[in-house]
Amino acid sequence: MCDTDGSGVMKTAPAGTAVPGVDTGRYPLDAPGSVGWRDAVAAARAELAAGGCTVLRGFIRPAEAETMREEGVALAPNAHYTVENVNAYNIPLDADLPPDHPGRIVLRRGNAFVARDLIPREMLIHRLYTDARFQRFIADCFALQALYEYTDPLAGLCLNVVAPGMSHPWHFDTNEFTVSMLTQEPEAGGVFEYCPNIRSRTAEHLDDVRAVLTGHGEHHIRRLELRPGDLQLFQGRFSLHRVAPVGGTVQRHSAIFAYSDTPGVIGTAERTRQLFGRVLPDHLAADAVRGDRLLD
Ligand SMILES: O=C(O)CCC(=O)C(=O)O
Ligand SMILES: [Fe+2]
Repeated sequence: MCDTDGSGVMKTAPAGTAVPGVDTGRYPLDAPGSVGWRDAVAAARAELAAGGCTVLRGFIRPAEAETMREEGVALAPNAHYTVENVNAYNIPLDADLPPDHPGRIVLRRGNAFVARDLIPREMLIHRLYTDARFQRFIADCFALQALYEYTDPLAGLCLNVVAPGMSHPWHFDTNEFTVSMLTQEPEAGGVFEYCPNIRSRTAEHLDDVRAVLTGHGEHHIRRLELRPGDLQLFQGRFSLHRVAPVGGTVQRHSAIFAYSDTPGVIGTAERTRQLFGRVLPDHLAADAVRGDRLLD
């Protein structure tokens, strides 16, 4: 099977090699179009249509889930640790908004990302991210013809680290869909919370968003029980979501596999500096010729 990645380079999924870590008995990524494949895709599509989220339980076998946890532990010291004041819309805090707009509510973003260029290519999460069979399966779940790795050398694959006392506060994603996997559970807290389709393409529903941000929106909130090795597919552009504050002494780690339905995605230098504490020449070059394929 052949496919192209974000750079347009043809690549091959070697026939007969295992899909890294995947329980192919349950999720036959090695048999596209088989009954098992179609059943898994149909279930994912139904849940995505209903609430913008689906969790593929036990996607990674337990032994490899433990390997991924250990890889995450080794990577985490390289995360860009910083605390940033943000709002749910990721727009400037001094934006000209009406007094009661929920975008005026300032939140503390305390999660830290390990960038792709610090994640060795031999690591399981990196091998999975670039695997053509994985990409084809994910694309099918989202009913897309194809998806592409980010061209961005930092943002395409990240480890999201939420340390005890920190949270990844309420926000909407800029990208239409997200693929992620918890690799290490915290001892307490750190629950993924989301408000399915609290806004739509045509309506912001600011009152509902404000209710959630001010602690009065319990009726909008759903909580996910995630276990290491579960794969989460999520449409975060319309569903407000967060990682609640982490308790205990153990960091919460999740791998973020970022793809786009268009090739060539690369972040702005400004946003890249906020997320990773540095920029690369590619970001500066892309800023100079930027079209509308914004990452954020
Ligand atoms: O780490 C997670 O589980 C959620 C991450 C997230 O919402 C994001 O990176 O936009
Ligand atoms: Fe998000």
